[in-house]
Amino acid sequence: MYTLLSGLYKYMFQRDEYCVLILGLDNAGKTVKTFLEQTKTRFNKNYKGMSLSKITTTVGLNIGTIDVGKTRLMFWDLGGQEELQSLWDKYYAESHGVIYVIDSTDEERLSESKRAFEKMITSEALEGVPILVLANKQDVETCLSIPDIKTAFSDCINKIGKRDCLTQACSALTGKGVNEGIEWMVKCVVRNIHRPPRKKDIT
Ligand code: G3D
Repeated sequence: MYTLLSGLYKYMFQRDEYCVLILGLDNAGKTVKTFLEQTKTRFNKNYKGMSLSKITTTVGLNIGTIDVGKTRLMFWDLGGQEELQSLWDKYYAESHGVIYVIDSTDEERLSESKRAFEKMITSEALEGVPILVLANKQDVETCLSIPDIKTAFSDCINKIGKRDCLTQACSALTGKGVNEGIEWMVKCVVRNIHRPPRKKDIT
């Protein structure tokens, strides 16, 4: 009887919370007029968005949450500057998913982005965690295409291991690809039995 009632309580008054890291080099478009803001605006009915002048590039940590049904995604948007990349792995053990943002207009830094990606996916603390690769800034006519980016990252493929991984074209500026990416991530974190969610009371 207790189990039944406790199950009912959880069903009615608790939601599943998942932590998703947003990683990528600085200037990739993780935060601003951009990915985290687009996501909050699209998924949180009452969120009006921040004035662009108040938002700055990711230095340190930005946090945001969205609710998709009874699933809550809590985003940790970590800075991408070289000196901040060494902090990324402190968050791996607690994360349920990673969104890795690539600047599709920055061919010069693509190999730097690949090196950071490779280091991240080979971390044991992230084993089995779903990874959404966002090829951002696809609104720019001269940007690299998805096949170009996949080719540049091709030697990472066999290091991805047994986990869900999707490369999604995206423009954080226009919102293209944002919903598809987030919906995919929700599906993946929910079905990943190896990293159960935190149960949080609905307030
Ligand atoms: P970061 O948080 O990853 O460091 P930001 O990056 O979110 O601060 O974005 C860095 C710059 O890229 C910003 O330009 C931002 O407007 C631009 N940007 C981000 N996403 C897109 C996109 O999808 N399309 C285009 N065209 N630009 C984008 P500024 O000039 O303000 O620094």
